[in-house]
Amino acid sequence: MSHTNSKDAFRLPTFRIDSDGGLSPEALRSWQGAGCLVIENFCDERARRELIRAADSIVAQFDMTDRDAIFSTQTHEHARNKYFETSGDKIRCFFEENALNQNGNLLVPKEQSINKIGHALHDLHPVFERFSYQPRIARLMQELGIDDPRLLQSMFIFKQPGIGGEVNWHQDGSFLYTSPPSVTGLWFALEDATLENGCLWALPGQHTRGLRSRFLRVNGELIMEQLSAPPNFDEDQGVPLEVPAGSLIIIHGALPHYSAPNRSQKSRYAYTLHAISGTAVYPEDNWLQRGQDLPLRRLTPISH
Ligand SMILES: O=C(O)CCC(=O)C(=O)O
Repeated sequence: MSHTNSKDAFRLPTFRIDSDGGLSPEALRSWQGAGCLVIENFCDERARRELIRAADSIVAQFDMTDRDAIFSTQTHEHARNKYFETSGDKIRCFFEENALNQNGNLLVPKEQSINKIGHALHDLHPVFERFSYQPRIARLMQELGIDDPRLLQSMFIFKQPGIGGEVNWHQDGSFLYTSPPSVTGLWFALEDATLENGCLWALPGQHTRGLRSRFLRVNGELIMEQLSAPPNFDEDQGVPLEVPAGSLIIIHGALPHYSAPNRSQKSRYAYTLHAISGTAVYPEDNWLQRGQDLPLRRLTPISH
Protein backbone atom coordinates (compact mmCIF):
# COMPACT_ATOMS: atom_id res chain seq x y z
CA MET A 1 0.00 0.00 0.00
CA SER A 2 1.30 3.42 -0.84
CA HIS A 3 -0.76 5.40 1.64
CA THR A 4 0.73 6.56 4.89
CA ASN A 5 0.17 4.74 8.14
CA SER A 6 0.89 7.94 10.02
CA LYS A 7 -1.16 8.78 13.08
CA ASP A 8 -1.20 12.36 11.72
CA ALA A 9 -3.16 11.37 8.61
CA PHE A 10 -6.30 13.37 7.80
CA ARG A 11 -9.29 12.27 9.85
CA LEU A 12 -12.98 12.51 8.99
CA PRO A 13 -15.12 14.49 11.42
CA THR A 14 -17.24 12.38 13.76
CA PHE A 15 -20.88 12.96 14.69
CA ARG A 16 -23.41 11.81 17.25
CA ILE A 17 -26.88 10.43 16.67
CA ASP A 18 -30.15 11.31 18.46
CA SER A 19 -31.75 8.65 20.61
CA ASP A 20 -34.32 8.06 17.83
CA GLY A 21 -31.76 7.83 14.99
CA GLY A 22 -31.92 11.45 13.78
CA LEU A 23 -28.89 13.16 12.23
CA SER A 24 -27.92 16.83 12.42
CA PRO A 25 -27.81 18.94 9.21
CA GLU A 26 -23.99 19.05 9.59
CA ALA A 27 -23.83 15.26 9.68
CA LEU A 28 -26.00 14.99 6.58
CA ARG A 29 -23.84 17.52 4.73
CA SER A 30 -20.72 15.60 5.68
CA TRP A 31 -22.33 12.33 4.48
CA GLN A 32 -23.20 13.85 1.12
CA GLY A 33 -19.70 15.29 0.63
CA ALA A 34 -17.64 12.31 1.80
CA GLY A 35 -19.86 9.30 1.05
CA CYS A 36 -19.19 8.07 4.55
CA LEU A 37 -20.18 9.15 8.00
CA VAL A 38 -18.70 8.27 11.37
CA ILE A 39 -21.14 8.25 14.29
CA GLU A 40 -19.44 7.76 17.61
CA ASN A 41 -22.23 6.74 19.93
CA PHE A 42 -24.38 4.13 18.24
CA CYS A 43 -24.06 0.89 20.28
CA ASP A 44 -23.82 0.66 24.03
CA GLU A 45 -21.69 -1.93 25.73
CA ARG A 46 -24.63 -4.21 26.49
CA ALA A 47 -25.64 -4.40 22.80
CA ARG A 48 -22.04 -5.04 21.75
CA ARG A 49 -21.58 -7.83 24.29
CA GLU A 50 -24.83 -9.45 23.25
CA LEU A 51 -23.82 -9.53 19.58
CA ILE A 52 -20.35 -10.85 20.42
CA ARG A 53 -21.77 -13.56 22.66
CA ALA A 54 -24.20 -14.63 19.93
CA ALA A 55 -21.38 -14.79 17.35
CA ASP A 56 -19.16 -16.77 19.73
CA SER A 57 -21.93 -19.26 20.22
CA ILE A 58 -22.44 -19.71 16.45
CA VAL A 59 -18.70 -20.43 16.10
CA ALA A 60 -18.78 -22.86 19.03
CA GLN A 61 -21.53 -24.82 17.26
CA PHE A 62 -19.87 -24.63 13.83
CA ASP A 63 -19.05 -28.03 12.36
CA MET A 64 -15.29 -27.90 11.81
CA THR A 65 -15.38 -30.61 9.18
CA ASP A 66 -16.73 -28.04 6.74
CA ARG A 67 -13.47 -27.28 4.97
CA ASP A 68 -15.18 -25.42 2.15
CA ALA A 69 -15.38 -22.33 4.27
CA ILE A 70 -11.97 -20.81 3.45
CA PHE A 71 -12.46 -17.19 2.54
CA SER A 72 -10.09 -14.94 0.59
CA THR A 73 -10.92 -11.56 -0.92
CA GLN A 74 -7.58 -11.61 -2.75
CA THR A 75 -8.52 -14.15 -5.35
CA HIS A 76 -12.29 -14.47 -5.29
CA GLU A 77 -11.65 -18.21 -5.34
CA HIS A 78 -14.19 -18.55 -2.59
CA ALA A 79 -16.83 -17.28 -4.96
CA ARG A 80 -16.61 -20.41 -7.02
CA ASN A 81 -17.33 -22.31 -3.95
CA LYS A 82 -20.96 -23.31 -3.57
CA TYR A 83 -20.70 -22.90 0.19
CA PHE A 84 -20.25 -19.17 -0.30
CA GLU A 85 -22.58 -18.83 -3.27
CA THR A 86 -25.54 -20.28 -1.44
CA SER A 87 -25.03 -18.42 1.82
CA GLY A 88 -27.22 -15.39 1.02
CA ASP A 89 -30.12 -16.76 3.01
CA LYS A 90 -28.17 -18.73 5.61
CA ILE A 91 -25.91 -18.38 8.62
CA ARG A 92 -22.49 -19.74 7.66
CA CYS A 93 -18.96 -19.46 9.03
CA PHE A 94 -16.01 -18.75 6.73
CA PHE A 95 -12.44 -19.51 7.80
CA GLU A 96 -9.57 -17.06 7.78
CA GLU A 97 -7.28 -18.06 4.91
CA ASN A 98 -4.32 -18.62 7.25
CA ALA A 99 -6.26 -20.52 9.89
CA LEU A 100 -5.74 -23.92 8.26
CA ASN A 101 -2.72 -25.74 6.90
CA GLN A 102 -2.67 -27.49 3.51
CA ASN A 103 -4.28 -30.56 5.00
CA GLY A 104 -7.14 -28.54 6.41
CA ASN A 105 -5.96 -28.78 10.01
CA LEU A 106 -6.31 -25.82 12.32
CA LEU A 107 -3.22 -23.69 12.97
CA VAL A 108 -4.99 -21.56 15.61
CA PRO A 109 -7.67 -22.26 18.23
CA LYS A 110 -11.10 -22.79 16.65
CA GLU A 111 -12.50 -19.62 18.22
CA GLN A 112 -9.80 -17.58 16.45
CA SER A 113 -10.13 -19.30 13.08
CA ILE A 114 -13.22 -17.66 11.59
CA ASN A 115 -12.98 -14.68 9.24
CA LYS A 116 -16.68 -13.93 9.21
CA ILE A 117 -20.21 -15.22 9.63
CA GLY A 118 -22.67 -14.36 6.85
CA HIS A 119 -25.02 -13.51 5.27
CA ALA A 120 -28.56 -13.57 6.75
CA LEU A 121 -27.92 -13.26 10.48
CA HIS A 122 -30.38 -10.35 10.56
CA ASP A 123 -33.28 -12.55 9.47
CA LEU A 124 -32.35 -15.89 11.02
CA HIS A 125 -30.91 -15.20 14.46
CA PRO A 126 -33.02 -13.49 17.14
CA VAL A 127 -30.18 -11.44 18.66
CA PHE A 128 -29.00 -10.08 15.31
CA GLU A 129 -32.59 -9.61 14.16
CA ARG A 130 -33.47 -7.50 17.19
CA PHE A 131 -30.41 -5.32 16.71
CA SER A 132 -30.77 -4.96 12.94
CA TYR A 133 -34.46 -4.04 12.82
CA GLN A 134 -34.32 -1.54 15.68
CA PRO A 135 -36.25 1.68 14.98
CA ARG A 136 -33.10 3.85 15.16
CA ILE A 137 -31.65 2.06 12.12
CA ALA A 138 -34.90 2.41 10.22
CA ARG A 139 -34.98 6.12 11.04
CA LEU A 140 -31.37 6.49 9.94
CA MET A 141 -32.17 4.95 6.57
CA GLN A 142 -35.00 7.43 6.22
CA GLU A 143 -32.64 10.30 7.10
CA LEU A 144 -30.24 9.12 4.38
CA GLY A 145 -33.09 9.15 1.87
CA ILE A 146 -33.22 5.41 1.09
CA ASP A 147 -36.65 4.72 -0.34
CA ASP A 148 -38.39 1.68 1.20
CA PRO A 149 -35.19 0.32 2.82
CA ARG A 150 -34.68 -3.46 3.01
CA LEU A 151 -31.89 -5.32 4.78
CA LEU A 152 -30.15 -7.52 2.24
CA GLN A 153 -27.00 -8.76 3.93
CA SER A 154 -25.42 -9.06 7.37
CA MET A 155 -21.94 -10.16 8.41
CA PHE A 156 -20.09 -10.57 11.66
CA ILE A 157 -16.45 -9.81 10.81
CA PHE A 158 -13.80 -11.00 13.30
CA LYS A 159 -10.50 -9.63 11.90
CA GLN A 160 -8.74 -12.17 14.09
CA PRO A 161 -5.49 -11.35 15.94
CA GLY A 162 -2.38 -12.15 13.92
CA ILE A 163 -4.15 -13.67 10.90
CA GLY A 164 -7.07 -11.30 10.16
CA GLY A 165 -7.00 -10.99 6.35
CA GLU A 166 -6.85 -7.85 4.22
CA VAL A 167 -10.09 -6.76 2.52
CA ASN A 168 -8.95 -5.18 -0.71
CA TRP A 169 -10.22 -1.86 -2.09
CA HIS A 170 -13.77 -2.27 -3.32
CA GLN A 171 -17.15 -0.62 -3.67
CA ASP A 172 -20.10 -2.43 -2.08
CA GLY A 173 -22.22 -1.61 -5.14
CA SER A 174 -20.03 -4.00 -7.16
CA PHE A 175 -21.24 -6.92 -5.07
CA LEU A 176 -24.76 -5.76 -4.16
CA TYR A 177 -25.71 -4.06 -7.38
CA THR A 178 -29.12 -2.42 -7.83
CA SER A 179 -30.59 -0.26 -10.56
CA PRO A 180 -30.68 2.58 -9.70
CA PRO A 181 -27.79 2.25 -7.23
CA SER A 182 -29.01 2.10 -3.64
CA VAL A 183 -26.83 -0.12 -1.46
CA THR A 184 -25.67 1.47 1.77
CA GLY A 185 -23.37 -0.19 4.30
CA LEU A 186 -23.64 0.11 8.07
CA TRP A 187 -20.47 -0.97 9.86
CA PHE A 188 -20.76 -1.26 13.64
CA ALA A 189 -17.49 -1.36 15.60
CA LEU A 190 -17.96 -3.92 18.38
CA GLU A 191 -14.37 -3.37 19.50
CA ASP A 192 -11.95 -0.47 19.03
CA ALA A 193 -10.77 -0.35 15.40
CA THR A 194 -7.25 1.04 15.08
CA LEU A 195 -4.38 1.16 12.60
CA GLU A 196 -2.82 -1.73 14.49
CA ASN A 197 -5.76 -4.15 14.28
CA GLY A 198 -6.93 -3.33 10.75
CA CYS A 199 -9.44 -0.46 10.86
CA LEU A 200 -11.36 0.52 7.74
CA TRP A 201 -9.84 2.98 5.25
CA ALA A 202 -11.86 5.00 2.74
CA LEU A 203 -11.47 7.47 -0.12
CA PRO A 204 -13.80 10.27 1.03
CA GLY A 205 -15.57 12.02 -1.83
CA GLN A 206 -14.74 9.33 -4.40
CA HIS A 207 -18.26 7.86 -4.22
CA THR A 208 -19.22 10.33 -6.98
CA ARG A 209 -17.05 8.65 -9.63
CA GLY A 210 -19.32 5.72 -10.37
CA LEU A 211 -18.85 1.98 -10.05
CA ARG A 212 -15.63 0.39 -11.26
CA SER A 213 -16.77 -3.19 -11.54
CA ARG A 214 -19.61 -5.60 -11.01
CA PHE A 215 -19.50 -9.10 -9.54
CA LEU A 216 -22.06 -11.21 -11.35
CA ARG A 217 -23.05 -14.68 -12.38
CA VAL A 218 -22.40 -15.60 -16.03
CA ASN A 219 -23.10 -19.16 -17.23
CA GLY A 220 -23.07 -20.45 -13.67
CA GLU A 221 -19.71 -18.81 -12.84
CA LEU A 222 -19.19 -15.73 -10.69
CA ILE A 223 -16.94 -13.19 -12.37
CA MET A 224 -15.75 -9.64 -11.70
CA GLU A 225 -16.65 -7.58 -14.75
CA GLN A 226 -14.98 -4.20 -15.36
CA LEU A 227 -17.54 -1.54 -16.21
CA SER A 228 -16.96 0.89 -19.05
CA ALA A 229 -14.58 3.78 -18.33
CA PRO A 230 -13.70 2.36 -14.91
CA PRO A 231 -12.59 5.01 -12.44
CA ASN A 232 -9.24 4.46 -10.76
CA PHE A 233 -9.16 4.40 -7.00
CA ASP A 234 -6.67 6.96 -5.68
CA GLU A 235 -5.52 4.59 -3.00
CA ASP A 236 -2.80 6.95 -1.84
CA GLN A 237 -5.59 9.32 -0.74
CA GLY A 238 -6.86 6.70 1.73
CA VAL A 239 -8.03 7.96 5.09
CA PRO A 240 -8.00 5.61 8.11
CA LEU A 241 -11.28 5.36 9.98
CA GLU A 242 -10.01 4.57 13.45
CA VAL A 243 -13.03 4.43 15.74
CA PRO A 244 -13.82 3.45 19.32
CA ALA A 245 -16.06 0.48 20.08
CA GLY A 246 -19.71 1.46 19.72
CA SER A 247 -19.16 3.61 16.63
CA LEU A 248 -21.11 3.24 13.42
CA ILE A 249 -19.55 3.97 10.03
CA ILE A 250 -22.06 4.48 7.21
CA ILE A 251 -20.64 3.69 3.76
CA HIS A 252 -22.09 4.82 0.41
CA GLY A 253 -22.39 1.96 -2.09
CA ALA A 254 -19.90 3.59 -4.49
CA LEU A 255 -17.34 4.61 -1.86
CA PRO A 256 -14.03 2.75 -2.26
CA HIS A 257 -12.94 1.25 1.07
CA TYR A 258 -10.44 -1.27 2.37
CA SER A 259 -9.03 -2.80 5.53
CA ALA A 260 -5.46 -3.91 6.21
CA PRO A 261 -4.47 -7.30 7.64
CA ASN A 262 -4.51 -7.56 11.40
CA ARG A 263 -0.99 -8.43 12.56
CA SER A 264 -1.64 -7.27 16.12
CA GLN A 265 -2.64 -9.45 19.02
CA LYS A 266 -6.05 -7.73 19.33
CA SER A 267 -9.14 -8.78 17.42
CA ARG A 268 -11.29 -6.16 15.66
CA TYR A 269 -14.87 -7.39 15.74
CA ALA A 270 -17.49 -5.60 13.63
CA TYR A 271 -21.09 -6.27 12.61
CA THR A 272 -22.20 -5.00 9.21
CA LEU A 273 -25.52 -4.55 7.47
CA HIS A 274 -26.19 -3.68 3.86
CA ALA A 275 -29.50 -2.11 2.97
CA ILE A 276 -30.98 -1.57 -0.49
CA SER A 277 -34.05 0.26 -1.70
CA GLY A 278 -37.12 -1.92 -2.21
CA THR A 279 -38.03 0.25 -5.20
CA ALA A 280 -34.75 -0.51 -7.05
CA VAL A 281 -34.29 -3.52 -9.32
CA TYR A 282 -32.19 -6.30 -7.77
CA PRO A 283 -30.80 -8.39 -10.67
CA GLU A 284 -31.06 -12.16 -10.74
CA ASP A 285 -27.39 -12.43 -11.72
CA ASN A 286 -26.14 -10.82 -8.48
CA TRP A 287 -24.18 -13.32 -6.38
CA LEU A 288 -26.43 -12.97 -3.33
CA GLN A 289 -29.81 -14.58 -3.90
CA ARG A 290 -32.48 -15.61 -1.45
CA GLY A 291 -35.03 -18.38 -1.55
CA GLN A 292 -38.67 -17.41 -1.82
CA ASP A 293 -39.18 -18.51 1.77
CA LEU A 294 -36.99 -15.64 3.01
CA PRO A 295 -38.08 -12.45 1.23
CA LEU A 296 -36.40 -9.15 2.10
CA ARG A 297 -38.12 -7.34 4.93
CA ARG A 298 -38.91 -3.67 5.18
CA LEU A 299 -37.21 -1.51 7.81
CA THR A 300 -39.97 0.59 9.26
CA PRO A 301 -39.38 3.52 11.59
CA ILE A 302 -41.79 3.85 14.50
CA SER A 303 -43.85 7.02 14.07
CA HIS A 304 -44.17 9.39 17.02
O1 LIG B 1 -14.60 -5.07 8.10
C1 LIG B 1 -13.80 -5.04 7.17
O2 LIG B 1 -12.60 -5.20 7.35
C2 LIG B 1 -14.26 -4.77 5.76
C3 LIG B 1 -15.74 -4.69 5.64
C4 LIG B 1 -16.19 -4.23 4.30
O3 LIG B 1 -15.44 -3.79 3.48
C5 LIG B 1 -17.60 -4.27 3.94
O4 LIG B 1 -18.43 -4.70 4.77
O5 LIG B 1 -17.93 -3.87 2.81
